[in-house]
Amino acid sequence: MRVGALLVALITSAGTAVGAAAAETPALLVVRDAWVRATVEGQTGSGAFMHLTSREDARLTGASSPAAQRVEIHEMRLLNDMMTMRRIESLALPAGTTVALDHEFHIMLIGLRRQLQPGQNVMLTLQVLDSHGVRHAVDIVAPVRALNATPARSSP
Ligand SMILES: [Cu+2]
Repeated sequence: MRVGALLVALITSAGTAVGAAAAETPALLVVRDAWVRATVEGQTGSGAFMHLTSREDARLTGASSPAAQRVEIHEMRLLNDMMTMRRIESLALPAGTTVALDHEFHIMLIGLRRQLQPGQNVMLTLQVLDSHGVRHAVDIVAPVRALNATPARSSP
């Protein structure tokens, strides 16, 4: 396991997408069920949802996308009886634990460069910091789903 993790780190440092090597090297991060909510014309923001499972203790420290000017990690919070969301610096990804970015936590795309319609794909790059202090860039492709699609909820 240790060898695999180090190998991924080296590949990432060299600038190659982790995803490209995933078939041969066990990736640090497994991304499942990624999708982005479609927008209506003129809408400038949207959410991206996914499930993340890291092989080792790590943190999601940020994200970027060619589809948006800015991408943030958000947390939903009840504030004065109002559901609000705020940016958080990072999100813990404990080893072997699937972390749901589906409601309480989500990825926010801000300053969209175009309308997002079902059938399109959005490229996202997740920034992950592993427990050795190595930064990983994980490229994913998330399909755009209809406006009224509801994120998969974890069972209560
Ligand atoms: Cu948000």
